Amino acid sequence: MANTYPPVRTEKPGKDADVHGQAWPATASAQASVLAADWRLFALVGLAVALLVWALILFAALRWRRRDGDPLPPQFRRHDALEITWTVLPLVLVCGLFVYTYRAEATVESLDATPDLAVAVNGFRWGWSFAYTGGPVITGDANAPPQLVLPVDKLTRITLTSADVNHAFWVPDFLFKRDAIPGQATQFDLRPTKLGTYLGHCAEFCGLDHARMNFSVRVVAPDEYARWLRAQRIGARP
Ligand SMILES: [Cu+2]
Repeated sequence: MANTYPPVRTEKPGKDADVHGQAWPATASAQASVLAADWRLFALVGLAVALLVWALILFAALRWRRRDGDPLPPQFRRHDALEITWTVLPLVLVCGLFVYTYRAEATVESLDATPDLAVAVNGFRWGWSFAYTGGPVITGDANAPPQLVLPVDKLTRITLTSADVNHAFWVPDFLFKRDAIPGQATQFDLRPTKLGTYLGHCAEFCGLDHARMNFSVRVVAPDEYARWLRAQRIGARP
């Protein structure tokens, strides 16, 4: 059988999707927003440090540049106040970023007591199955990648495992990746916040067709989700 791989469409919905340009992921879930805020904080703090260093270099180069006939300036070996300052300040900065990131990750990984729906995700060589609790089971492989349909702004509990070797569930626009490990189920919550279709990949090298082990996530309005669920039930009738 010929390997005809139907391309999975990705739409970049909403204005925020293009904030970083096309090459950057959108921030399409509540959990992704928390991580994006963390990323922005790191970028801003890094930029602030860079500006300070560049300004000091420029100032020193201009203010104390050598002029003809200048004698050698006074030489000294140590300056305790300076050394303490440039040790303590970065330490405080790094500790602050660590605490902020730790809290952001704890938020992303926390499990809500009352998710709106639950899907068991199973990775296998080379495809995925999505089993909705009390609902349909969607399965697809590299030749026909499956689609996970989720209602926007609702909390979905994902229970992830693998049928054979290690895989990883990765949707770049959700800024989230989790290993799928055989014999072990892990859980995470996902609250998509933007309508659209997002490409997902296996992110753990798992064999020959690893690169083709894709899926997509379609985030729809709640009424469209209800219609889709009904259609699945009708389709599943013998
Ligand atoms: Cu895989």
